[in-house]
Amino acid sequence: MTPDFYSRLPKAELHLHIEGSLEPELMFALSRRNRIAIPFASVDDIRAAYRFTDLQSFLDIYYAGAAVLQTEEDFHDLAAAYFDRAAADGVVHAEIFFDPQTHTHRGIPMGVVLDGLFAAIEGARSRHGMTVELILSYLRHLDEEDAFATLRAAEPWLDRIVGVGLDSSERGNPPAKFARVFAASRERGLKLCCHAGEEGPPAYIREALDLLAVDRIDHGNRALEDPALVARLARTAMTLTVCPLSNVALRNVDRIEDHPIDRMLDLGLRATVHSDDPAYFGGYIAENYRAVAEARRLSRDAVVTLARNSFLGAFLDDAALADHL
Ligand code: ES4
Ligand code: ZN
Repeated sequence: MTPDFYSRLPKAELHLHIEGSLEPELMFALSRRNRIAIPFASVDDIRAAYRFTDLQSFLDIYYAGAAVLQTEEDFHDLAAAYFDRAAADGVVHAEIFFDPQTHTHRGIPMGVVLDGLFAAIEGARSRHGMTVELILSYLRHLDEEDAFATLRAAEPWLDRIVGVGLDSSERGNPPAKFARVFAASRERGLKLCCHAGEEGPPAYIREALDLLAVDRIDHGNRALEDPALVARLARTAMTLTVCPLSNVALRNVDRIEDHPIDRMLDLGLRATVHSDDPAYFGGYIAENYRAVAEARRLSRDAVVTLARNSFLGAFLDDAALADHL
Protein backbone atom coordinates (compact mmCIF):
# COMPACT_ATOMS: atom_id res chain seq x y z
CA MET A 1 0.00 0.00 0.00
CA THR A 2 1.36 3.40 -0.92
CA PRO A 3 1.98 5.65 2.07
CA ASP A 4 -0.83 8.03 1.18
CA PHE A 5 -3.37 5.22 0.83
CA TYR A 6 -3.95 5.84 4.55
CA SER A 7 -4.56 9.56 4.07
CA ARG A 8 -6.82 9.12 1.07
CA LEU A 9 -9.02 6.46 2.63
CA PRO A 10 -12.22 8.24 3.74
CA LYS A 11 -12.71 7.80 7.46
CA ALA A 12 -14.50 9.11 10.54
CA GLU A 13 -12.52 10.39 13.52
CA LEU A 14 -14.39 9.26 16.65
CA HIS A 15 -11.74 9.58 19.36
CA LEU A 16 -9.96 12.91 19.39
CA HIS A 17 -9.59 15.25 22.35
CA ILE A 18 -9.46 18.72 20.87
CA GLU A 19 -7.19 19.87 23.71
CA GLY A 20 -4.89 17.00 22.71
CA SER A 21 -4.44 18.53 19.26
CA LEU A 22 -2.65 21.56 20.74
CA GLU A 23 0.70 21.49 18.93
CA PRO A 24 3.76 22.88 20.77
CA GLU A 25 4.02 25.74 18.24
CA LEU A 26 0.48 26.92 18.97
CA MET A 27 0.93 26.38 22.72
CA PHE A 28 4.00 28.61 22.62
CA ALA A 29 2.29 31.25 20.46
CA LEU A 30 -0.79 31.35 22.73
CA SER A 31 1.32 31.53 25.87
CA ARG A 32 2.85 34.73 24.41
CA ARG A 33 -0.40 36.11 22.96
CA ASN A 34 -2.20 35.67 26.32
CA ARG A 35 0.81 36.21 28.61
CA ILE A 36 0.24 32.86 30.30
CA ALA A 37 3.45 31.41 31.69
CA ILE A 38 4.23 27.79 30.79
CA PRO A 39 7.10 25.83 32.31
CA PHE A 40 8.91 25.58 28.95
CA ALA A 41 11.47 27.91 27.34
CA SER A 42 10.93 26.85 23.73
CA VAL A 43 8.95 24.65 21.36
CA ASP A 44 11.77 22.07 21.52
CA ASP A 45 11.60 22.21 25.30
CA ILE A 46 7.88 21.42 25.14
CA ARG A 47 8.43 18.46 22.80
CA ALA A 48 11.23 17.14 25.00
CA ALA A 49 8.81 16.96 27.94
CA TYR A 50 6.56 14.52 26.05
CA ARG A 51 7.99 11.29 27.45
CA PHE A 52 5.25 9.56 29.37
CA THR A 53 5.27 6.58 31.69
CA ASP A 54 1.52 6.14 32.07
CA LEU A 55 -1.80 7.95 31.63
CA GLN A 56 -1.36 10.26 34.64
CA SER A 57 2.10 11.45 33.58
CA PHE A 58 0.52 12.52 30.28
CA LEU A 59 -2.56 14.10 31.84
CA ASP A 60 -0.43 16.32 34.11
CA ILE A 61 1.26 17.88 31.06
CA TYR A 62 -1.93 17.94 28.97
CA TYR A 63 -3.86 19.95 31.60
CA ALA A 64 -0.90 22.32 32.11
CA GLY A 65 -0.70 22.95 28.35
CA ALA A 66 -4.44 23.68 28.10
CA ALA A 67 -3.96 26.70 30.38
CA VAL A 68 -2.84 28.81 27.40
CA LEU A 69 -6.38 28.55 25.92
CA GLN A 70 -8.17 31.70 27.03
CA THR A 71 -10.35 33.30 24.38
CA GLU A 72 -12.97 32.29 21.83
CA GLU A 73 -10.33 32.97 19.16
CA ASP A 74 -7.92 30.53 20.87
CA PHE A 75 -10.49 27.72 20.80
CA HIS A 76 -11.27 28.58 17.19
CA ASP A 77 -7.60 28.54 16.19
CA LEU A 78 -6.99 25.25 18.00
CA ALA A 79 -9.92 23.49 16.34
CA ALA A 80 -9.41 25.08 12.91
CA ALA A 81 -5.81 23.81 12.86
CA TYR A 82 -7.09 20.35 13.80
CA PHE A 83 -9.77 20.30 11.07
CA ASP A 84 -7.21 21.31 8.42
CA ARG A 85 -4.97 18.42 9.46
CA ALA A 86 -7.90 16.00 9.67
CA ALA A 87 -9.11 16.95 6.17
CA ALA A 88 -5.60 16.29 4.80
CA ASP A 89 -5.79 12.88 6.54
CA GLY A 90 -9.01 11.85 4.79
CA VAL A 91 -11.36 12.59 7.68
CA VAL A 92 -14.81 13.35 6.23
CA HIS A 93 -16.70 13.20 9.54
CA ALA A 94 -15.40 13.95 13.05
CA GLU A 95 -16.96 13.53 16.49
CA ILE A 96 -14.55 15.31 18.81
CA PHE A 97 -14.30 15.43 22.58
CA PHE A 98 -13.88 18.63 24.52
CA ASP A 99 -13.25 18.80 28.28
CA PRO A 100 -15.26 21.80 29.57
CA GLN A 101 -14.17 21.39 33.20
CA THR A 102 -10.52 21.90 32.20
CA HIS A 103 -11.56 25.40 31.16
CA THR A 104 -14.48 26.34 33.41
CA HIS A 105 -12.33 25.52 36.47
CA ARG A 106 -9.90 28.21 35.25
CA GLY A 107 -12.70 30.75 34.96
CA ILE A 108 -13.25 30.39 31.21
CA PRO A 109 -17.01 30.41 30.54
CA MET A 110 -18.60 27.46 28.72
CA GLY A 111 -19.86 29.87 26.04
CA VAL A 112 -16.32 31.07 25.21
CA VAL A 113 -15.19 27.49 24.64
CA LEU A 114 -18.26 26.55 22.61
CA ASP A 115 -18.49 29.68 20.47
CA GLY A 116 -14.85 29.22 19.45
CA LEU A 117 -15.45 25.56 18.60
CA PHE A 118 -18.69 26.28 16.73
CA ALA A 119 -16.95 28.90 14.55
CA ALA A 120 -14.22 26.39 13.66
CA ILE A 121 -16.82 23.71 12.90
CA GLU A 122 -18.53 26.07 10.48
CA GLY A 123 -15.15 26.65 8.84
CA ALA A 124 -14.55 22.88 8.55
CA ARG A 125 -17.90 22.51 6.81
CA SER A 126 -17.37 25.36 4.36
CA ARG A 127 -13.65 24.80 3.68
CA HIS A 128 -13.52 20.99 3.66
CA GLY A 129 -17.11 19.73 3.43
CA MET A 130 -16.45 17.93 6.72
CA THR A 131 -19.28 17.16 9.13
CA VAL A 132 -18.41 17.61 12.79
CA GLU A 133 -20.14 16.78 16.07
CA LEU A 134 -19.09 17.69 19.60
CA ILE A 135 -18.94 15.31 22.57
CA LEU A 136 -18.83 16.93 26.00
CA SER A 137 -16.53 14.82 28.14
CA TYR A 138 -16.81 14.75 31.92
CA LEU A 139 -13.57 14.51 33.90
CA ARG A 140 -13.72 11.35 35.99
CA HIS A 141 -11.15 12.48 38.60
CA LEU A 142 -13.70 15.12 39.68
CA ASP A 143 -16.92 14.21 41.46
CA GLU A 144 -20.31 13.51 39.93
CA GLU A 145 -21.78 16.77 41.22
CA ASP A 146 -19.19 18.67 39.19
CA ALA A 147 -20.26 16.70 36.11
CA PHE A 148 -23.90 17.62 36.84
CA ALA A 149 -22.91 21.30 37.10
CA THR A 150 -21.17 20.96 33.73
CA LEU A 151 -24.26 19.42 32.13
CA ARG A 152 -26.35 22.30 33.51
CA ALA A 153 -23.85 24.88 32.23
CA ALA A 154 -24.05 23.34 28.75
CA GLU A 155 -27.87 23.35 28.72
CA PRO A 156 -28.27 26.32 26.30
CA TRP A 157 -26.15 24.55 23.66
CA LEU A 158 -27.26 20.91 24.04
CA ASP A 159 -28.99 20.90 20.66
CA ARG A 160 -25.51 21.34 19.14
CA ILE A 161 -23.79 18.66 21.24
CA VAL A 162 -24.23 15.04 20.10
CA GLY A 163 -23.19 13.25 23.26
CA VAL A 164 -21.19 13.02 26.44
CA GLY A 165 -18.04 11.10 27.32
CA LEU A 166 -15.97 10.22 30.37
CA ASP A 167 -12.21 10.70 30.36
CA SER A 168 -9.15 11.54 32.50
CA SER A 169 -7.61 9.30 35.23
CA GLU A 170 -9.26 5.91 34.84
CA ARG A 171 -7.91 3.86 37.73
CA GLY A 172 -9.89 4.47 40.92
CA ASN A 173 -12.61 6.38 39.02
CA PRO A 174 -14.96 3.65 37.76
CA PRO A 175 -17.94 4.34 35.51
CA ALA A 176 -20.27 3.58 38.46
CA LYS A 177 -19.28 6.94 39.95
CA PHE A 178 -21.13 8.67 37.07
CA ALA A 179 -24.24 6.50 36.68
CA ARG A 180 -26.70 9.30 37.61
CA VAL A 181 -25.21 12.00 35.40
CA PHE A 182 -25.07 9.59 32.47
CA ALA A 183 -28.76 8.74 33.00
CA ALA A 184 -29.57 12.47 33.07
CA SER A 185 -27.50 12.99 29.91
CA ARG A 186 -29.36 10.21 28.11
CA GLU A 187 -32.70 11.74 29.18
CA ARG A 188 -31.62 14.91 27.37
CA GLY A 189 -31.18 12.92 24.15
CA LEU A 190 -27.38 12.76 24.29
CA LYS A 191 -25.37 9.76 23.07
CA LEU A 192 -23.04 8.18 25.62
CA CYS A 193 -19.35 7.31 25.34
CA CYS A 194 -16.94 6.17 28.02
CA HIS A 195 -13.17 5.67 28.13
CA ALA A 196 -12.83 2.18 29.59
CA GLY A 197 -10.21 -0.54 29.60
CA GLU A 198 -7.40 1.81 28.59
CA GLU A 199 -5.56 1.38 31.91
CA GLY A 200 -8.52 0.17 33.95
CA PRO A 201 -9.66 -3.45 34.27
CA PRO A 202 -12.26 -5.28 32.16
CA ALA A 203 -14.72 -4.75 35.04
CA TYR A 204 -14.79 -1.03 34.14
CA ILE A 205 -15.89 -1.92 30.58
CA ARG A 206 -18.68 -4.07 32.04
CA GLU A 207 -19.74 -1.17 34.26
CA ALA A 208 -19.82 1.18 31.27
CA LEU A 209 -22.18 -1.27 29.55
CA ASP A 210 -24.31 -2.28 32.53
CA LEU A 211 -24.46 0.91 34.62
CA LEU A 212 -24.02 3.66 32.00
CA ALA A 213 -25.58 1.89 28.98
CA VAL A 214 -23.02 3.48 26.68
CA ASP A 215 -23.26 3.63 22.90
CA ARG A 216 -19.47 3.42 22.41
CA ILE A 217 -16.42 2.33 24.37
CA ASP A 218 -13.29 4.45 23.98
CA HIS A 219 -10.16 2.24 23.91
CA GLY A 220 -11.50 -1.03 25.37
CA ASN A 221 -8.15 -2.79 24.92
CA ARG A 222 -8.29 -4.62 28.24
CA ALA A 223 -11.49 -6.43 27.21
CA LEU A 224 -9.05 -8.88 25.64
CA GLU A 225 -8.29 -10.22 29.13
CA ASP A 226 -11.90 -11.41 29.50
CA PRO A 227 -13.19 -13.81 26.81
CA ALA A 228 -16.83 -13.59 27.94
CA LEU A 229 -16.67 -9.80 27.69
CA VAL A 230 -15.10 -10.03 24.24
CA ALA A 231 -17.95 -12.32 23.15
CA ARG A 232 -20.51 -9.87 24.49
CA LEU A 233 -18.90 -6.85 22.79
CA ALA A 234 -18.72 -8.77 19.51
CA ARG A 235 -22.32 -10.02 19.74
CA THR A 236 -23.65 -6.52 20.43
CA ALA A 237 -21.40 -4.93 17.75
CA MET A 238 -20.10 -2.42 20.28
CA THR A 239 -17.69 0.05 18.72
CA LEU A 240 -14.24 0.26 20.33
CA THR A 241 -12.36 3.42 19.39
CA VAL A 242 -8.76 2.21 19.56
CA CYS A 243 -5.77 4.58 19.50
CA PRO A 244 -2.55 2.71 18.62
CA LEU A 245 0.03 5.52 19.01
CA SER A 246 -1.60 6.56 22.28
CA ASN A 247 -1.41 2.98 23.57
CA VAL A 248 2.33 2.89 22.88
CA ALA A 249 3.05 6.43 24.17
CA LEU A 250 1.24 5.70 27.46
CA ARG A 251 2.85 2.26 27.70
CA ASN A 252 -0.37 0.29 27.59
CA VAL A 253 1.17 -1.60 24.64
CA ASP A 254 4.96 -2.19 24.69
CA ARG A 255 5.68 -1.63 21.00
CA ILE A 256 3.50 -0.88 17.99
CA GLU A 257 4.53 -4.32 16.65
CA ASP A 258 2.68 -5.83 19.64
CA HIS A 259 -0.57 -3.93 19.09
CA PRO A 260 -3.66 -6.18 19.24
CA ILE A 261 -5.68 -4.39 16.53
CA ASP A 262 -5.75 -7.43 14.22
CA ARG A 263 -6.56 -9.73 17.13
CA MET A 264 -9.53 -7.48 17.92
CA LEU A 265 -10.80 -7.71 14.33
CA ASP A 266 -10.23 -11.48 14.25
CA LEU A 267 -12.32 -11.84 17.42
CA GLY A 268 -15.19 -10.08 15.65
CA LEU A 269 -14.90 -6.83 17.58
CA ARG A 270 -16.01 -3.61 15.88
CA ALA A 271 -12.65 -1.91 16.40
CA THR A 272 -11.76 1.38 14.73
CA VAL A 273 -8.52 3.42 14.68
CA HIS A 274 -8.26 6.98 15.98
CA SER A 275 -5.77 9.53 17.23
CA ASP A 276 -6.66 10.45 20.86
CA ASP A 277 -4.18 13.30 21.55
CA PRO A 278 -2.18 13.53 18.33
CA ALA A 279 -0.06 16.57 19.28
CA TYR A 280 1.25 14.55 22.23
CA PHE A 281 1.41 11.00 20.86
CA GLY A 282 3.22 11.51 17.58
CA GLY A 283 0.62 11.38 14.85
CA TYR A 284 -2.85 12.14 13.53
CA ILE A 285 -5.31 9.53 12.31
CA ALA A 286 -3.62 8.56 9.02
CA GLU A 287 -0.35 8.09 10.89
CA ASN A 288 -2.13 5.83 13.41
CA TYR A 289 -3.46 3.75 10.50
CA ARG A 290 -0.08 3.66 8.77
CA ALA A 291 1.91 2.80 11.89
CA VAL A 292 -0.34 -0.02 13.06
CA ALA A 293 -1.05 -1.39 9.57
CA GLU A 294 2.65 -1.60 8.69
CA ALA A 295 3.73 -2.93 12.08
CA ARG A 296 1.02 -5.61 12.07
CA ARG A 297 1.16 -6.18 8.28
CA LEU A 298 -2.57 -5.64 7.96
CA SER A 299 -4.23 -6.59 4.71
CA ARG A 300 -5.89 -3.95 2.59
CA ASP A 301 -9.23 -5.54 3.52
CA ALA A 302 -8.47 -5.18 7.23
CA VAL A 303 -7.60 -1.49 6.80
CA VAL A 304 -10.80 -0.91 4.83
CA THR A 305 -12.76 -2.73 7.56
CA LEU A 306 -11.30 -0.37 10.17
CA ALA A 307 -12.40 2.66 8.15
CA ARG A 308 -15.83 1.16 7.49
CA ASN A 309 -16.21 0.45 11.22
CA SER A 310 -15.56 4.14 11.92
CA PHE A 311 -18.72 5.06 9.98
CA LEU A 312 -20.74 2.20 11.47
CA GLY A 313 -19.76 3.41 14.93
CA ALA A 314 -20.43 7.09 14.25
CA PHE A 315 -23.54 8.91 15.47
CA LEU A 316 -24.80 9.35 11.90
CA ASP A 317 -28.40 8.97 10.80
CA ASP A 318 -29.18 6.21 8.30
CA ALA A 319 -29.09 8.50 5.25
CA ALA A 320 -25.69 9.98 6.16
CA LEU A 321 -24.34 6.51 6.98
CA ALA A 322 -25.49 5.19 3.60
CA ASP A 323 -23.66 8.08 1.91
CA HIS A 324 -20.39 7.10 3.57
CA LEU A 325 -20.52 3.30 3.05
C1 ES4 B 1 -6.97 11.09 27.43
CL1 ES4 B 1 -5.44 9.14 26.37
C2 ES4 B 1 -6.63 9.75 27.46
N1 ES4 B 1 -7.16 8.93 28.37
C3 ES4 B 1 -8.04 9.43 29.24
N2 ES4 B 1 -8.43 10.70 29.26
C4 ES4 B 1 -7.89 11.53 28.36
N3 ES4 B 1 -8.08 12.84 28.15
C5 ES4 B 1 -7.30 13.19 27.14
N4 ES4 B 1 -6.61 12.14 26.68
ZN1 ZN C 1 -9.07 9.46 24.78
